[in-house]
Amino acid sequence: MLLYDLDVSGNCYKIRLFAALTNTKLDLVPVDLASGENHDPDFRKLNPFGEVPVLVDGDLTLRDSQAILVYLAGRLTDRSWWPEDAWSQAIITQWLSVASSEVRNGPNAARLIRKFGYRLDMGTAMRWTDKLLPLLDEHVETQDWFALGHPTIADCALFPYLALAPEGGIDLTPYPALGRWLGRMRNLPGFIPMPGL
Ligand SMILES: N[C@@H](CCC(=O)N[C@@H](CS)C(=O)NCC(=O)O)C(=O)O
Repeated sequence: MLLYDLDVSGNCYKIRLFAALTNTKLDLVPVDLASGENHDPDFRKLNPFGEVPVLVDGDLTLRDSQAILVYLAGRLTDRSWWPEDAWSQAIITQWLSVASSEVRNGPNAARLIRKFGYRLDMGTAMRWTDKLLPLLDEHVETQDWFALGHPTIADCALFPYLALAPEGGIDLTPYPALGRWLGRMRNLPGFIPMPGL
């Protein structure tokens, strides 16, 4: 399987991290966003949105980090990361949605502004962040993992941009339970970091 990838992208790192944790073999194809390679016609055929990550598995082409996690986890013999029952899938999906909405609009946006100079509004990013982080901290105060009683793709989807939040100027020290969850993630067998972590 090919992963069209960017090393500093937290969305791509979600996939690299999950692959490392589950011994899933991926061949990385670097995409140079700085030179606009993601807008080339050939890349647009893979993803009309012009974004990484993109997974290619034979004839199948899939965009969006959450969707790719679902696909990769659903192929494994060990279904603990994405169990087969509808209730578990729904609970995990609640958190995949948080990753693609609140985390994207909050800590991810703050990092894009501060580290990469994106012309987004820092006030808006911080409002999302200030609402989100206390909720997350409270959630992992009483449970070790976000969705079920063990690591799932929800944790992989949430980890990158929460761990990278300091690059957006966000102080995580007021959120000790979240800090402990970040530590549990880093201690998972097979864990790999990314630039900035
Ligand atoms: N919903 C997508 C978002 C992907 C996304 O935003 N990718 C960024 C890199 S992290 C990108 O390719 N941006 C293109 C650009 O900035 O032109 C996902 O979760 O994979």
